Amino acid sequence: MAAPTKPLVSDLVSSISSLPANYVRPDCDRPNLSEVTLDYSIPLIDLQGLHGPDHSKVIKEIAEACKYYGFFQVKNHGVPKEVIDKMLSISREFFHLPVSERMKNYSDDPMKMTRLSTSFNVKTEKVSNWRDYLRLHCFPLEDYIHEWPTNPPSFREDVGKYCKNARELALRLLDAISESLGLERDYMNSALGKHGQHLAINFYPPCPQPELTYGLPGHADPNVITILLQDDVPGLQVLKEGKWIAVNPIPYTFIVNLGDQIQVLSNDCYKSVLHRAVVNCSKERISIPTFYCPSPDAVIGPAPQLIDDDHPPLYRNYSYSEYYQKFWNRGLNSETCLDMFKN
Ligand SMILES: O=C(O)CCC(=O)C(=O)O
Repeated sequence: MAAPTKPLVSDLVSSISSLPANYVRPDCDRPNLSEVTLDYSIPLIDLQGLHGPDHSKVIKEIAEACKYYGFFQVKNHGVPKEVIDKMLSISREFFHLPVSERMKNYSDDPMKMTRLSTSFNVKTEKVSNWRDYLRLHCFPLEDYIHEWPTNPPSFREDVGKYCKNARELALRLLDAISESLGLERDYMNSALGKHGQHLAINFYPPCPQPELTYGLPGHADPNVITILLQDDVPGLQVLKEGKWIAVNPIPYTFIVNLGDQIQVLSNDCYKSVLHRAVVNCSKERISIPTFYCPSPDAVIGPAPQLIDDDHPPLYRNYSYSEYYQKFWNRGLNSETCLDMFKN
């Protein structure tokens, strides 16, 4: 079958008034937006205290957020406002380039490191998601930056700066999360081999019938931690005790969530939690998750310090590349990939 001439939702949206059939979810799998909880959100943690007298208090807050939510927001995180502003504006500019310019980066191969694409994995999925995304690998930066778009002209500089800042934050958080589990501070850091980092710039155009589809359906992240930057348009929702909670944007904060690898490394003390993105009929939305990962050859398994007679290892050891391939081949769905690695 020939590839569609306009595969991106961004380029489809101006020519339609109702949702094309391939985006319509069955009745039993729709967002039910009226049932989403707006009364409370995930914890907001001030990282200012992480390197001072409030250190233990912040570590305790992180431990509780990881245990009960698998998600938290952070403020006073050290990433300068200008870096955040430039990242959001260059992302917006990229998605507003003429189609011919954007399509230079297009690929539907999920194993291609740098690619503009749509939905999740168009090669395997039955229903598409109302999302386009640009995926970039970004650590070590010098190995990948030459593959990134050169238009808009400051793209590489602005995004490169953002990636370095996001990595520093990820490393601080990994130290804090290790400590919150009672492990050596650098435990997670050492478990990741040479480390990997990539990001997605998600672009969700306005959708004519948002109640029938998702930007991204419920899923858990396959990596270690995700640091998400979102613009001022709501869309992220997190599952807590069977209910979806809306995580409305707070300017200049980041959302942090634990991925499947922390669930394994922590032997299920901490959970990788389902989340989803919904769309709306009037405003485009941008979200930028930075996925911090083990390197492909890193061997992941429960931390020996967390195992004893009462807490046997719940997972077998495996290489991250094995995990990651299974994640992409299986498609985005709410059944966790973790079951395939259980003891
Ligand atoms: O758009 C969002 O808020 C969530 C994005 C997300 O979960 C993802 O890209 O995996």
